[in-house]
Amino acid sequence: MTASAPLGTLAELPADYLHALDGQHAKPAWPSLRSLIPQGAPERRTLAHRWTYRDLRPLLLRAGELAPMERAERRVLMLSNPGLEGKPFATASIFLGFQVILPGERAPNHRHSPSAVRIIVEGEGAYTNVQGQRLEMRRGDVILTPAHLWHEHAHDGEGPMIWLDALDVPLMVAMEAAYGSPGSVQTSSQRLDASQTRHRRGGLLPYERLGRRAQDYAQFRYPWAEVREALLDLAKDTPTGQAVQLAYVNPETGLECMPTFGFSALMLRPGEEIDMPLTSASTGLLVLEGSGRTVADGKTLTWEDSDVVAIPTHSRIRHCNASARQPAFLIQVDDAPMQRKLGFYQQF
Ligand code: GTQ
Repeated sequence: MTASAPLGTLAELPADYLHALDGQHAKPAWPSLRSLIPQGAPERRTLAHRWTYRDLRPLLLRAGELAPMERAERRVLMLSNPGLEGKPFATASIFLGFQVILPGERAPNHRHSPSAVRIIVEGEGAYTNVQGQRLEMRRGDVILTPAHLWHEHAHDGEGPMIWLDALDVPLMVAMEAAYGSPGSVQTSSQRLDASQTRHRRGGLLPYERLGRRAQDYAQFRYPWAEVREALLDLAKDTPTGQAVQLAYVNPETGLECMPTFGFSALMLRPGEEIDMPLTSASTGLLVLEGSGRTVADGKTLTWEDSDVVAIPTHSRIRHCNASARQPAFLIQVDDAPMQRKLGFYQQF
């Protein structure tokens, strides 16, 4: 049989047979097999799309007036991909949302089955408490809130504090496993987080950790200042045309920092154009610095500071830095870790 042989249709089946199947809550697979599992490439509804921070920011600030924290719990604008028919997801598997919290506010303690990661966009003086650990939020920092861990956000500084949330909510919803519970206010310690102490530098571990079972989350915060510096140094030893990209990993295992999503920082050198590998993963990008464009399967998305880009699975991706003088920096979130764990990830 050839790959393209047409399969039987519903219309060919006798009405009484279809009626009998209905009565048993069963369906024939062959008429819909090709739509369930298309041949050659998956059907993708997600569109390559860019959200502009300049347009979203005023709407986010207005949410601050319209939705007091007591009525919001989390004041978030969800990025809803125009291909996903109103679903509040950036790609089929990645939830992205801008969250805002105002001076003196507290987003109450809770926990949930979806994992969350925050990438800080603007403001100073806010922090997230995760399981009693205080994690300072500064622009570009990546902060982990893994599944089922207690977390609350608070802002003692001035001006609005804004960050991008990435959650694996779409997978949790598909698995009918998304739920959360409220908690009482955390008492957080004033201790420095692990990125400033036990995991201050790659290649070094506290001696007492040798031979111990690795912690699932040895580090909750990855300060941007360190990552930016590391990218500039990596660039010195990376051939032109090859991505200057650093993965956020658990320093005790060397593996991706979260089970479902991968996070990485990407530097585009002045004038650089980079072809990314074609993979089965879907991707989100947050622009931290610079301006440029991303071409995904031929569609061009221009971007600048704090814009967000979503790209469907199986896309040909090219990133271009528009500046001939300044580098551009982006944070990437992708669903490669979950695909890898489920055994179907592909790089072509
Ligand atoms: O900060 O815990 O964007 O619970 C959506 C749901 C953020 C959070 C979101 C959440 C959170």
